[in-house]
Amino acid sequence: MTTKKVVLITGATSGIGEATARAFAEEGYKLIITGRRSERLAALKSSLQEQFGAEVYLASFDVRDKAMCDAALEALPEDFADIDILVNNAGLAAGLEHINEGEVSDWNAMIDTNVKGLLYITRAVSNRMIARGKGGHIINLGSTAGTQVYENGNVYCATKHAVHALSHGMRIDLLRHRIRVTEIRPGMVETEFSVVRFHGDKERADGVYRGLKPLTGDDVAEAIVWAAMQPDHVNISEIVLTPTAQADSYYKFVE
Ligand code: NDP
Ligand code: 8X3
Repeated sequence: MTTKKVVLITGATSGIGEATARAFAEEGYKLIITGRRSERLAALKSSLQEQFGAEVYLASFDVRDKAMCDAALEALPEDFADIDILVNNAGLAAGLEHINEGEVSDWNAMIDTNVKGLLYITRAVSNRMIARGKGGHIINLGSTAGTQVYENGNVYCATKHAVHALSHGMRIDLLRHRIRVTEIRPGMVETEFSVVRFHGDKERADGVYRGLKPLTGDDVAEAIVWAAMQPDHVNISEIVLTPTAQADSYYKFVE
């Protein structure tokens, strides 16, 4: 790579986002890593610098807060301000209940993060990409739950259906600006996802992956970096990846 490209990753403090930061750093990209847990961002920054000699800028903010998102982007130092690739990864599932029993606070957290947070960041970053006139690439973390709905998945599935629709919409609206849009749609990935979904119940979270070999954050990161490294005239619209033991949201082979 001649000039180092700049990648902004939301939700880099854990799981897929953290693995994606490592994978891009290994390929020589410059990184803007974000998330709410600033101590984790600082540790990741040191590790990426040490291991890969990466240039890393960290910005700690909550994607649900539009003013914080805008301020964080405004505050970017000049050598990180020209963003080539945005990875919209920050997201969560909260709760797993029938629709009549779901907690409203869980619904708000998922809708505000997975849909509205993604929109706030996308609006700000795509305008920067348009202003510089050199194209760009937006990579959204969808899910197999973006086209299928499973029992108790209701609101989480709805947010990932929204990401699916928004990825399509972005691809259309940003066409004239040469901004590529990729939706990465994984099945089961063992990260902090289920611990967060079950509000810290680690034993219940472990049970989700018992009897099958789930994807890892690294597996998904590899797909993300592969899509990003295609030549400029190639757009990878979607990648669906599942564990070998999972066909879709409904069919899993558990030993
Ligand atoms: P993790 O819980 O391990 O990571 C989630 C990341 O999102 C963390 O870095 C967290 O950072 C960040 N995040 C959550 N809320 C906010 C917020 N309000 N503001 C800023 N950052 C936030 O889960 P995964 O790595 O598994 O999930 C990453 C993405 O992949 C999500 O969009 C998820 O829906 C999607 N996905 C996951 C699958 C799975 O099975 N694990 C399958 C398909 C898709 P912090 O808490 O520090 O703010
Ligand atoms: C995460 C995968 O199956 O828990 O998007 O919805 S699943």
